[in-house]
Amino acid sequence: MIDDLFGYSDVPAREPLADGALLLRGYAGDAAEELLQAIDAITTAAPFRHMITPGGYRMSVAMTNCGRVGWVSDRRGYRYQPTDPDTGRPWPAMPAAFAELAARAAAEAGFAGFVPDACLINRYAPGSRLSLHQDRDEPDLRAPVVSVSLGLPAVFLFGGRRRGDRPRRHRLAHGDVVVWGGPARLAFHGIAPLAEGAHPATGACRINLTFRKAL
Ligand code: MD6
Ligand code: FE
Repeated sequence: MIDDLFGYSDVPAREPLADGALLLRGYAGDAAEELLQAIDAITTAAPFRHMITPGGYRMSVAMTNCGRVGWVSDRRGYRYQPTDPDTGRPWPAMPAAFAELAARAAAEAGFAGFVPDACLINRYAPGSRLSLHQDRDEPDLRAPVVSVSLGLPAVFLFGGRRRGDRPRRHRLAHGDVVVWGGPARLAFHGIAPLAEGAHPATGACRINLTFRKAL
């Protein structure tokens, strides 16, 4: 449990969202400043951009990547590729501290030995959203996904394995980590339109890191 100033604990630090999905509240709080500094360096080399969906829509979330491969979307579809399509260069390397944090969180949730090779970095401005989707572009679905939330809070929509399963809503705040695998690996999920606000660590945005084994 997370204790408040007066020693009371009301928010559970580990909250199961479903069989195979665990929310670790505040798990990345201590690492947040270091993560954000590293993200600044990564986005200098590989700037955030709004990718185009296969259907021709511009995504409201701005994205970039680090790691051996990065997730991209364009008119040809979704895929992982080793180079940044905007620069032709390899994606920036994944900092060791990123991979270590993701592996520790995965182990907490019962997925020991998680070695991510891709980290998708999402930036949400107020109004940005991510519609319900499954993460299924990775060849090895035995590996979990680990997601780290920084900055403004968001409402995470978490449904079931069928698109029609009604999603539940979970608030994700600065430092929260979600680990997701096993029977939950193909659950539909999304992010509701981000509310206006300002956060001391990021300003008027939310940044999300999702770590995957994509090779
Ligand atoms: C986000 N996250 O939190 C978007 N996918 O900004 C995802 O799409 C996601 O958080 C798989 C597992 C965890 C996630
Ligand atoms: Fe996802």
